[in-house]
Amino acid sequence: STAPVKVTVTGAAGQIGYALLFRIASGQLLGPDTPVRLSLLEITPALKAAEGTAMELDDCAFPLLAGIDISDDANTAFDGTSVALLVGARPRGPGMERGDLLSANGGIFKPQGEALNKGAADDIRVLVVGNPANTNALIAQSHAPDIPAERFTAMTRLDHNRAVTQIAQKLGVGVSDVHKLTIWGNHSATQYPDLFHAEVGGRSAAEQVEQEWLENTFIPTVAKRGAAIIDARGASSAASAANAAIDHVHTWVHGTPEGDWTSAAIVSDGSYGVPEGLISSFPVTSDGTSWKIVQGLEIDDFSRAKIDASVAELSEEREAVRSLGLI
Ligand code: NAX
Repeated sequence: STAPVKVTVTGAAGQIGYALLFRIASGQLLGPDTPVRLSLLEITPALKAAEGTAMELDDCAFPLLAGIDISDDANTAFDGTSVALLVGARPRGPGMERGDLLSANGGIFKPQGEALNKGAADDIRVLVVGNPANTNALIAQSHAPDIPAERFTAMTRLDHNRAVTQIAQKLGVGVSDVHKLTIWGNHSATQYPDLFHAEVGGRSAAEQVEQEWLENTFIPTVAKRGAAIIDARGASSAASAANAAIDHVHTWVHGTPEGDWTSAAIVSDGSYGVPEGLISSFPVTSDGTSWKIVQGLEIDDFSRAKIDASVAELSEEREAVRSLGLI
């Protein structure tokens, strides 16, 4: 049997944490042959709630769960970790300006980046879920100079999965019939879900829908889905967000299927005109070790404008955290 892999979840006592931890412990993150040791990082006032979740994890008697550690200290929580799911973040409060939001999150993701740099395992993979996810990932990455930058990623898989279902339902097919869908840019309302390269039944998805539906229904439905969930449920997406985090890491570790790709926000190498160093969503494949940006896609004027708008927002966020001294 293999040695347990340490998986750290921050914000472990939150609602995404509650939906995520049981699936990790049951083997859905790393597969049925890999035991996991869970490390739960929370702020001090939430430690007791995290202990309650740990009690329930114990009560599941998961064969793959080798142990649970709970801490409010990032250095302890990230020591020796191979997978870090950074879920805990500072939400935007009433009257909070963007600068305040970025500063508050800088206060979380800077020390976490430093702690990862100091103690994480050599094979560390980081997924940032906590918003603003792309820029939080950039902050953490910039404080971890000894970790290859490409190990820091941010989650757009929930947006991807939402888009897959929207087009599948529109065309009356199953979600498994949708391939090569892409979310470009920022995990925000400016994100661009791209149907022009997506395929359904071996044909372009965009060619099977009206441009009017694509522009005025599909794109806004995907981009504003988070708000629609809050409106309906009275709370933000939790189980679907946890599911997307599982999908992201599972795909990273096990690879994308031949001839298909997925979406993830990864450090730009300048591909598709996205400024180098920004953590932006791309069409990506994984070989089980690292993500690669799918190359050579033709981008028409409509897509170009949408990608540029979202990437411009990421550049502005980078400038803002730079001027705040956070990167
Ligand atoms: P909750 O408020 O339920 O939980 C957040 C938890 O993080 C709390 O328990 C809090 O104590 C903890 N926390 C705060 N600061 C911390 C720190 N410095 N170290 C460790 N833990 C800390 O939020 P939840 O609904 O679980 O959402 C978590 C984050 O995911 C939010 O930032 C949210 O905006 C973001 N989301 C991102 C999505 C994505 O697709 N990338 C979608 C879902 C979600 O909205």
